[in-house]
Amino acid sequence: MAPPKVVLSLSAILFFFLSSAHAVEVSHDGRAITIDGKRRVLLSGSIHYPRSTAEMWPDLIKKAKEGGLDAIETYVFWDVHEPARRQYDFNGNLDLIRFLKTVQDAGLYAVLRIGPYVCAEWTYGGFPVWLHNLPGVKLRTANDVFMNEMKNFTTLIVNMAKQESLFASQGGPIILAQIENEYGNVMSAYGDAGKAYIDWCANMAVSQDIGVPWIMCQQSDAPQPMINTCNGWYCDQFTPNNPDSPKMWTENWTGWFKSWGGVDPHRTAEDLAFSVARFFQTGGTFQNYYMYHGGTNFGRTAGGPYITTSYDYDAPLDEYGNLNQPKWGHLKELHDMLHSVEGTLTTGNITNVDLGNSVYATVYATPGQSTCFLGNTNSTSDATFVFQGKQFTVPAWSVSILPDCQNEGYNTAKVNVQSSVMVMEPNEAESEPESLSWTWRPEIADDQVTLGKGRVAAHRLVDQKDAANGASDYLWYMTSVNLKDDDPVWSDNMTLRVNCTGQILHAYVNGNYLGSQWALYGNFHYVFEKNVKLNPGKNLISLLSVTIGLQNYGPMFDLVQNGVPGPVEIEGRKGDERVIKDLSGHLWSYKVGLHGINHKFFSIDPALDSASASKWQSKDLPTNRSLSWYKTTFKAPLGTDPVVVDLQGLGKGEAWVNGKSIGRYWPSYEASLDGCSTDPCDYRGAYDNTKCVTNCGRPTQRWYHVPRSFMEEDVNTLVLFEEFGGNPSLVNFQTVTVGSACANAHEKKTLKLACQGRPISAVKFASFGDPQGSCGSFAKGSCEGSNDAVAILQNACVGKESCSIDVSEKTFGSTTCGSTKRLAVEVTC
Ligand SMILES: *[C@@H]1O[C@H](CO)[C@@H](O)[C@H](O)[C@H]1NC(C)=O
Ligand SMILES: *[C@@H]1O[C@H](CO)[C@@H](O)[C@H](O)[C@H]1NC(C)=O
Ligand SMILES: *[C@@H]1O[C@H](CO)[C@@H](O)[C@H](O)[C@H]1NC(C)=O
Ligand SMILES: *[C@@H]1O[C@H](CO)[C@@H](O)[C@H](O)[C@H]1NC(C)=O
Ligand SMILES: *[C@@H]1O[C@H](CO)[C@@H](O)[C@H](O)[C@H]1NC(C)=O
Ligand SMILES: *[C@@H]1O[C@H](CO)[C@@H](O)[C@H](O)[C@H]1NC(C)=O
Ligand SMILES: CC(=O)N[C@H]1CO[C@H](CO)[C@@H](O)[C@@H]1O
Repeated sequence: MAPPKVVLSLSAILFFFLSSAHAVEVSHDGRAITIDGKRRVLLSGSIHYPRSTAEMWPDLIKKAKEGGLDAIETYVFWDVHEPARRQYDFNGNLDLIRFLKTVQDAGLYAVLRIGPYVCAEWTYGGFPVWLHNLPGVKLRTANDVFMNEMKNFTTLIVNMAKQESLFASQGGPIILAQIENEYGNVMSAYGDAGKAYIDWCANMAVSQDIGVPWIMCQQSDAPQPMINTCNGWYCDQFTPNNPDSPKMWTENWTGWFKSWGGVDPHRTAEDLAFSVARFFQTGGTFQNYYMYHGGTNFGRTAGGPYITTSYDYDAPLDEYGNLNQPKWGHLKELHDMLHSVEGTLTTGNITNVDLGNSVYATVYATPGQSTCFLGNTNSTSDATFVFQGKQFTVPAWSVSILPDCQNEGYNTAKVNVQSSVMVMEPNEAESEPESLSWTWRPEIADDQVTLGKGRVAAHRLVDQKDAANGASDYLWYMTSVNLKDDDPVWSDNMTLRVNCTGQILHAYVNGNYLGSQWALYGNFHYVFEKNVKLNPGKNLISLLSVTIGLQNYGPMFDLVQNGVPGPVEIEGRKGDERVIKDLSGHLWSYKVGLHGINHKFFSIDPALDSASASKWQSKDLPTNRSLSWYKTTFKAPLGTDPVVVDLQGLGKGEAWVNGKSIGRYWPSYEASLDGCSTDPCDYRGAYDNTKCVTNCGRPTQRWYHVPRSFMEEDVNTLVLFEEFGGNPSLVNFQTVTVGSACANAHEKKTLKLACQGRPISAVKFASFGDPQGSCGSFAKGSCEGSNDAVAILQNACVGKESCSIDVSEKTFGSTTCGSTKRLAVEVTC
């Protein structure tokens, strides 16, 4: 069907510009985005507001500004804002308007990616599950039911922002907005309806009259006036689909996400800086880090499926909001350099010179100033060459920026800022005992396990999304099977077989636990198969299916099945003879959720708790008992450092602090053994997320962020729902802080050292010359400055929160080293 045609209303857009006193005009051509008449180089970073807390936002945004960003980008997360149709939530860390105002107060711009499909490793890509259950709906295509809902939500968000005058056209911080998201990657699967849908999206967006440009990412056929933008590890080869569209990179992946059972991906500061410098060398004008702060998937917001609760992403700010050094600092220096040459980059004449062996020079020339980029994309060979009469050396896989085309101002492979080693410290709150004291209670599942009682029934197996409507990770599937002595399937060697799509199955037969199984990341279709003893007469089969976030990516991702699609079979064997009985069409009874979750065992509300308080018991604390609830109290660690809870010893479940969910936990799931290397990661060569990984063979995620704002000063409550069985005796609270700081700075730079607000306590190593090794194992080289480097550092830094050192022979004395000298330092915080 043809989507409704919306006529572009230019007069309405003009009205916006004219009617507002502080209106800021945002326009663009093929070379730059122009804001208030100024042609800009724009550096932006993604911070997703629900992945931190409103209390954390000002500090995160301040650090982003100090890191040299111009703008903060966020998606808008439909499912959490509209958890039930036309019932909205914009409280706490869902207060989008407060977030945008915090960005504005810091003097930064905002990029609002409404989507409302967001991908983002967020459950169901940000779609509410009720949307999937609307009669006649088809998601992300030309379908009236879907388009009506998408337009309704988009309009709601736009109107909320307009009401608070948050668009630049109204004097607010929002300079760009996005509709849809990476649709070009999947569009072909939707045929002609896909093309009709994306045209409708463009018209619908334009009809919102926001007075700033709209973008579409990964959409090579984006209809005008949508600006098509690039997402990826590198975007230097990207060209927009219109000569008047500026070259924009909306997602430069600063690292990668982590899955249960997966290793920790890292992207080096050198490679990330290289990708950014190459992007600007090749005419880029807007670049956004995905993520600048990744944060935490609180509650059940993690998608994937199988994405961990931590969404650290190895971003420049770590999960807790600490500077991830040297990444943050190395990029800050790059941003400062790029901003200093904004004029030449956005107006200069461009000349490209191919110097051979994958070395390229680019000159941006204006009458007053020229800026040069020397890019060496050769992944193995450093390049030494003469350019404009001067000799330069550019290390492999790096870019040098010469702000005046004469002197190297920045090279992406030369990291001159400190790296910080983060440590976990024990909770030193006063009178906090050595170990926590626990109470417990069982999950009450008798109705399901021994009686098979549910709420609804059907003669088929249903999809978990259809039954649970997003309300819970848990769904019971229960049926009974009557076996007569002469039933052909009957034998004393029988098997229960269940085809599952995810992601965990616990099976019970006749009230007894039979076994559990779970999927491996990326392969969510598996078959549960166990020998089973059935009785003559009635047998009860109870299956507890558990989802760990819903699919968020791919063509028709919304239709990927969850739970038990079947078949569910029993097989009997007599000698060579096999008889299969298919139970899929039996009468199945269903129960959504678990008793303890439905009855809020995790709540600290006395009204809810008084009814149940008596049932928490301290006697006979069980370990390795499945479906158990544990509860303890603790004191918040002193100070302001971020707090984590170490859930070592537990199996899998969900954790709440003072009634607020800090997310799913699964420390018993160890990361795969493969892929880690003891060698330092080589930043050279094209990056992907399998390169530079750590944490092999260790718990995928052992520490869980407890935001300071979730805690009270006095007594706090931690409740765990343990699904598999575990031992809570090792659980403890810790703070995250800088343990030591290292640097390996080049001559003629100023090195700044800091311990994030704590004084520097000692200098472990310092040598100016050609020091060897890396942080933690530095050693003196063959030459060294004549002054005592350790004493110089001690004088300048010990006892101070930060110190600056001029890295030169002037400070450290003359050396017999050759031309390139470095200062290696390790200080203890
Ligand atoms: C969204 O739909 C509701 C009815 O379900 C309607 O009352 C409301 O006006 C719609 N909002 C917009 C912005 O269209
Ligand atoms: C990299 O440089 C080496 C040595 O200069 C050269 O042999 C090789 O062809 C270069 N590789 C590329 C891809 O340009
Ligand atoms: C830029 O290019 C134009 C057209 O080729 C030329 O007239 C102008 O002189 C150039 N400017 C500089 C600074 O090179
Ligand atoms: C049950 O059947 C399986 C598959 O045919 C066979 O491997 C196994 O030995 C049998 N067990 C018994 C106890 O007969
Ligand atoms: C059950 O799962 C197995 C393994 O994935 C697959 O080969 C088989 O086709 C599935 N059966 C059905 C009916 O989907
Ligand atoms: C915990 O219980 C399961 C199943 O009852 C058993 O397989 C496992 O070995 C037990 N683990 C420990 C550490 O006792
Ligand atoms: C430019 C680029 O790397 N684009 C990639 C963006 O991400 C999708 C999904 O991972 C890839 O298919 C694209 O190639």
